[in-house]
Amino acid sequence: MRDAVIIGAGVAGIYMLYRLRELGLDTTTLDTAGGPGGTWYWNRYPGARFDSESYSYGYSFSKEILEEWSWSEHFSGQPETLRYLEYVVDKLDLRPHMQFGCQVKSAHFDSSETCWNVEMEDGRREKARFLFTALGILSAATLPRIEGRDDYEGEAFHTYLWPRDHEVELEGRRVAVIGTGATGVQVIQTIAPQVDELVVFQRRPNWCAPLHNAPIDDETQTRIKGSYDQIFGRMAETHGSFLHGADPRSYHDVSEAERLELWEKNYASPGFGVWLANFAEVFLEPEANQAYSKFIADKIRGRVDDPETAEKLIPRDHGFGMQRVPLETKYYEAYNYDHVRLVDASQTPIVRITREGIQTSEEEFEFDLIIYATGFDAFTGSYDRIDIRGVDGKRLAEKWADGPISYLGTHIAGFPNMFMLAGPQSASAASNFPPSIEVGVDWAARFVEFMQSKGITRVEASDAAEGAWTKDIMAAYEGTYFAKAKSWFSGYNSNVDGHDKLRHVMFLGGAPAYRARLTEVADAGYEGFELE
Ligand code: NA7
Repeated sequence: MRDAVIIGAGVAGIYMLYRLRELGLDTTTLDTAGGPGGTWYWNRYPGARFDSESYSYGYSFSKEILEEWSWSEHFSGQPETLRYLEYVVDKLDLRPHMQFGCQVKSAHFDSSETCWNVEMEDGRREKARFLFTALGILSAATLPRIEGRDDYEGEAFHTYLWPRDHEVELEGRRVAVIGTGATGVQVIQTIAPQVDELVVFQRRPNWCAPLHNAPIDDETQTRIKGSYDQIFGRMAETHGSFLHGADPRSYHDVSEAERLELWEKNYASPGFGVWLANFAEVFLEPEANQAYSKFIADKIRGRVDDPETAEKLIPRDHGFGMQRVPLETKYYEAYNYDHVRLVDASQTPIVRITREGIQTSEEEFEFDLIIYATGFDAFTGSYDRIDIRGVDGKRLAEKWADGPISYLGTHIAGFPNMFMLAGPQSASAASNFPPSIEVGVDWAARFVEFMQSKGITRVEASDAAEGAWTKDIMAAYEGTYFAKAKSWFSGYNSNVDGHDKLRHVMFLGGAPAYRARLTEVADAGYEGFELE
């Protein structure tokens, strides 16, 4: 029997493997993919890139890696990010401890031996004392439930499953994109200049704002490498572990001219400042949110030539920042090409996919390529796709039928020795993923070390601790804009049974509070856990 199995070789799985190896644990990492990288292995669609500054996305734990690796752009694209993760894996010599091409089918806890039995689709088996789930919160892609999808005779891909074995032809082709989330926006702006005809099927628009990406010159590179302590120090202070934190002033204490000055500055600056470096009231008070939403709506109107199209691109059902804000590069200008057309699928819904293309309530379209940028069964989908069973064969999917329940977003009562990394109800999704992943992995490693030192072989979250944590998570959603918005932030997905309602998937209290709580629990001798 091994000490540990990690499922997932993405940002979390890679770092967890490194930490467990450091602790001397016999560990193997399993992944469906053909190599490491997780999200960055799969998402190869045109235009896939960071919306966080590259240097805020890399691991912070190794000075050597920070010194050796040079990001070429402020917001790196997928190929470079994948190269970075592969470099880290090789640098830390982790590849010999990873198995690829293995889809995990089931993970069952065995109480008699206190271990997890893991079985893969191809029949491979692993047995280990600890199970670490590094499954990713956006790794269970979902296709739209539209009649006739399988009848289509042209090429069709979900963005997450973009082909790895060949270049997809874009030039001279008639292309449809369904979906206008962060992914759809990146695809649309990237392929618009290349294709012959592009029709975007938009059910609900998102509030998007400019990314302002640029290459990193030598001088800036030297400055970045010399200031990593300050960069990570700053990230540790902000609510979302980004470089951008709220403006300290109150919306009400400044004049309209001062508000506009901040908003114009943020709109012209790179990255998430346009969302996060704002007055806190913008996300808490209707009047402030409406004022900022109007500011952004006017920007959209100023960038799209056709007024009717511009109005369609302005969200009406949620204010700015209540869903994930996609950052863009000439996204709105894409609609100024004669060969790009926006179809408002809320007015003229897609009725069916035909053999040749897409039929709406009003029109029939023919396409050579259909791109489904239709998102994910976020947070819990990757768990639901594995038959995970705890004590007495209790199924996790059953326990989570109405939404995730956990203690700290790291453990689940009835599932001993299972550690979730960046799992549902942790702070990860509500923040810059890698720094929060590092917090979760460091905490898990400290827990394992504690167990080793005390001779503890079994840990399990208590029902009471789990109940209290989940109640707090639910309470934090109450009355928020997040709770109302129909996005993956609130666990919403119209393409999954039972997920077209609010599900309490995220810790909303911010990364610093989450970190403090984890530390408090550890310092108190792992309060809320039953230790044997
Ligand atoms: P998102 O943000 O969940 O976006 C999915 C999009 O697909 C969204 O515009 C949906 O419209 C649309 N969608 C989904 N199903 C349908 C159907 N059946 N018909 C029409 N349109 C549909 O996923 P992304 O991949 O863009 O982004 C996920 C995260 O990955 C992103 O936030 C980054 O953090 C990385 P809807 O809004 O539901 O009306």
